[in-house]
Amino acid sequence: MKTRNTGPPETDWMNDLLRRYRLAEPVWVTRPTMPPLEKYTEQLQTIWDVRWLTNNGQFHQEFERRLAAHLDVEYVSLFCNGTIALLVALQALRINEGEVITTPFTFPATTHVLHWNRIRPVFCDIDPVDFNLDPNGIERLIGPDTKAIIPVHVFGTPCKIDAIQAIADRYGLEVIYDAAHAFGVRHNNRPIVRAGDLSVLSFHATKLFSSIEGGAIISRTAAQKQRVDFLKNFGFSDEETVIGPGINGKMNEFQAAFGLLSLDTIDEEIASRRRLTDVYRKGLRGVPGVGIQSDVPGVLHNYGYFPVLIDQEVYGMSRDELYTLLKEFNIFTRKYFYPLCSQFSCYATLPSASAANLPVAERVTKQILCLPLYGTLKEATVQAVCGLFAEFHAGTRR
Ligand code: T4K
Repeated sequence: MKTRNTGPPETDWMNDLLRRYRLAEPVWVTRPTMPPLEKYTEQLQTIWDVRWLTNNGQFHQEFERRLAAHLDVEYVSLFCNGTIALLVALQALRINEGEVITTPFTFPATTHVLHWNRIRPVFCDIDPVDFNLDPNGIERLIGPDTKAIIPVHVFGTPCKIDAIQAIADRYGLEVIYDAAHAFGVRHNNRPIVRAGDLSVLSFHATKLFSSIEGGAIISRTAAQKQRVDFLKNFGFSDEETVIGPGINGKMNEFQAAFGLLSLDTIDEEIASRRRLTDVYRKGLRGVPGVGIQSDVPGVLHNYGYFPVLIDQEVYGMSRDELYTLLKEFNIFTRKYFYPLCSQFSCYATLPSASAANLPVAERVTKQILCLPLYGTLKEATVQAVCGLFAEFHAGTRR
């Protein structure tokens, strides 16, 4: 079946599909979870009353405390966003030269923070099942300038943390996990954000758990947290002492208040996403050429994303054709993560960015598609998306 750039193919079959499946309202890949407005208004009233807007206010302190309890960790440092948190994590471990081994299959922030810290990214290929940095590829990339490894728990699936740690220990490397997608994920009943030297979370509006914009560094020791806290506040240790070249990475009271309310509903949000994930899995399991991920034994997942892999040969349509066609039905999926970070013009000339070095990532980036998933998404919409996937495939066989 051929698709045009300007719209769907004009056949009776397609018109019939449009009549049956086109959604009245656009459905986006995600929607933020909104706390009850009255509760947020109450908090705004408090902010107005106390006139404390940022710089470690009462909501910030409470959010940090409650988050630590919720995540089952000791040391949380809140940030204005996940990107600045990643930037500071590198500074906190004094990684500001040389090379860092990382994955190309991630949001640009993971690689850009290396560049901003004057570090050369070295791209390592990914695992075809969990889409995370493949530990088997790390060792051959280690050289005299290698300082650290930055893996990403892509779509919330835990990296192979034991294998990565064993390599890091063998070569004396630091490990910083980009845990932007991994809020609340546990592996063998242990929070995944306890892995490595530091872990970094994002609380962006598009994330499962949000504080509008926001992020956090999870430290392993009190001393690490103290350094992180100095660095995110210009390096101030007291009113008159600057202990190092810090930055402004602070979260404000409006974000912290929103985050606190999001904590009240996070379990419900995950439960609904889990139900919807089951509906997707049942609906798509029988559609040839659509690869879906399964739960990993021993992992408590957070169901933050629903990625699928489209095998054009078997499905009969490419990922890009499907992405474009779904828009005609008011379904707005996203190609997370296409292109690869190694394909950006600023990194494409690095030796490790060559396609030959990254065969799995190069394939996955062409096939990946994230389908709409958020707590208030209707089950009927998920069923419609699955129905369309099956209809498109059947159509390509005609
Ligand atoms: N590391 C990783 C692995 C990451 O994925 C990210 C961020 C980071 C680091 C950096 O963390 P932050 O500095 O962002 O805290 C979005 C997010 O902006 C980004 O936070 C996230 N990853 C990435 C995966 O997704 P876009 O450019 O796709 O977002 P956008 O604006 O196109 O939104 C997607 C959909 O969400 C829209 O089509 C509709 C819906 N939406 C979005 C917003 C902002 C809403 O319904 N309401 C909203 O307010 O990057």
